[in-house]
Amino acid sequence: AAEAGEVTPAAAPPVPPRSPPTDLERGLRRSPKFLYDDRGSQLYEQITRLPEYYVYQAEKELLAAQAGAIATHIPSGSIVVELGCGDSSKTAILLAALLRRSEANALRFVGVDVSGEALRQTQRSLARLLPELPAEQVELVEAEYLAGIQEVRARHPNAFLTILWLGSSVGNFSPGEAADFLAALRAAAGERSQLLLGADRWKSGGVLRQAYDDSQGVSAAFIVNGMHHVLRTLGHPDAGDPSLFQYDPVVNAKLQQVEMWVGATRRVADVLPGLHIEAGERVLVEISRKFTTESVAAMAFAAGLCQGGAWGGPVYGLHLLQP
Ligand code: AVJ
Repeated sequence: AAEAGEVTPAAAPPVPPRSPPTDLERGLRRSPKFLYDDRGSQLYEQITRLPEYYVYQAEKELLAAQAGAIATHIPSGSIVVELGCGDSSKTAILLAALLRRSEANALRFVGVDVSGEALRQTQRSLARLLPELPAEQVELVEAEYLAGIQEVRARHPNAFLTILWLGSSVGNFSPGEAADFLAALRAAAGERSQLLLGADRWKSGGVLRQAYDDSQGVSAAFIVNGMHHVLRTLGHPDAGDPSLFQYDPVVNAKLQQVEMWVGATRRVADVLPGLHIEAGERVLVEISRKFTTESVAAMAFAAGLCQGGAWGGPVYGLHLLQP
């Protein structure tokens, strides 16, 4: 977006997949939480309840169906750590399976999230959904993922850690970012650890398009809100103008990802010094990569991890990745 030569007219096909990200897109990637301000978190919660957004229910049903099998891979005495613990009803399913087979006092759960509010909500709903788990065995760590894992490791130097990273949030990372992040996670958690990763499956047809472009326009509102959050943070006068951006998602079969673009309906001047968005220019706000068993294995390999178990089917997968 910074250079005049990079302007994309509104009618042009999507920017070629391998084109370098614009400065703005690089900036957005560095702050993945820009989509989740108060309004964004509210909209995302609404997305999870949309009939078209199958991702949430598919993972929950898979966890419910396989919790017993997954639990056999979690050594007793393991601390269960969840990254981004916005919603604990999924967590509760797995913890319940663990409680069924071991002493309640042997189970410890740690929620890691950047939002203190999300953590307290997790704590409250876990207490309600899983009263058998004593409150003093639930810990909260308000931090980014990596710092959070380092903190958990510092608090519990010898414990075996089973880290949950659900929701297919790994799909919001590029392949390189995902491999780097998983490798960093492994380094922070150490040898005595494993990761249970949720990964939405690539599927052709309209299912993906509908999931990310629902009839009520909630997905559109979520992505457009992310742009306005950025503009507001920058103190930009155009922040909040509802006609400024148009949502224009693309299902990219070649890269097996959903690309959440917005097009600017007019020029947005001085986003940052020397950086503007042209009228008609499209900005890639978020990607949601979709996976196959092979692409998860490749990602794990790139991060120096092995697959110790996998559950799921054509819709969704859960993968146990180990050092
Ligand atoms: C938070 C990664 C699960 O990519 O499916 C939903 C975010 N963005 N609709 C996803 C999202 C637009 C979501 N995850």
